[in-house]
Amino acid sequence: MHAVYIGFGSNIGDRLAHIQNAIHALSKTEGITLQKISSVYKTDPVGYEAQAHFLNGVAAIQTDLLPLSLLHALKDIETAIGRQHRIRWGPREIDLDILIYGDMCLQTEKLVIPHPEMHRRRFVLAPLAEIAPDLVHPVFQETVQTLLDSLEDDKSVVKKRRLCFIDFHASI
Ligand code: PH2
Ligand code: MG
Ligand code: MG
Repeated sequence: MHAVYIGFGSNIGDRLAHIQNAIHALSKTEGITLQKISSVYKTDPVGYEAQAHFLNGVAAIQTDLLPLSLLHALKDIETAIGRQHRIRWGPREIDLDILIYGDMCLQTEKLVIPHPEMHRRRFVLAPLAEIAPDLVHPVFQETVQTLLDSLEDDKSVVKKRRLCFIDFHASI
């Protein structure tokens, strides 16, 4: 079994419903056990800024799926929820990203683990620090809390929004 952290985000349509559906689908996926879900955060768009705000959060899972099988499972969930393919870093119904997979470091054309942008993104580190502050980033060898505290951006780009947005037990 591997301890894996999945980032989720949505900025089109009923964002919260997309996220709830994705978490539910994740919990029903063979080989995945949901462990924890962060609060949902309302976040300013990063990268391509002329788009609507996001809701973001992080889920902790245990899985025996290997990284590429897990990636395919996440893509299937994105498709089932209705993700359309648009520009890179642009608007999306749902985005599910593998952030950290145990202490694995992987660099392939299809998948890079840990997620190559996660240490720069408050919209990832804030929810991740809420559920796993002492988790050590396998490349930087720093805790998630330390990485979050080192960010020099404007803290107001990420606002905690809902404490308990999902009936966790109902979704399992
Ligand atoms: N995802 C991106 C690009 N920019 N900005 C926010 N706030 N949240 C995201 O999930 C996000 C983003 C590409 O994955
Ligand atoms: Mg992403
Ligand atoms: Mg993605």
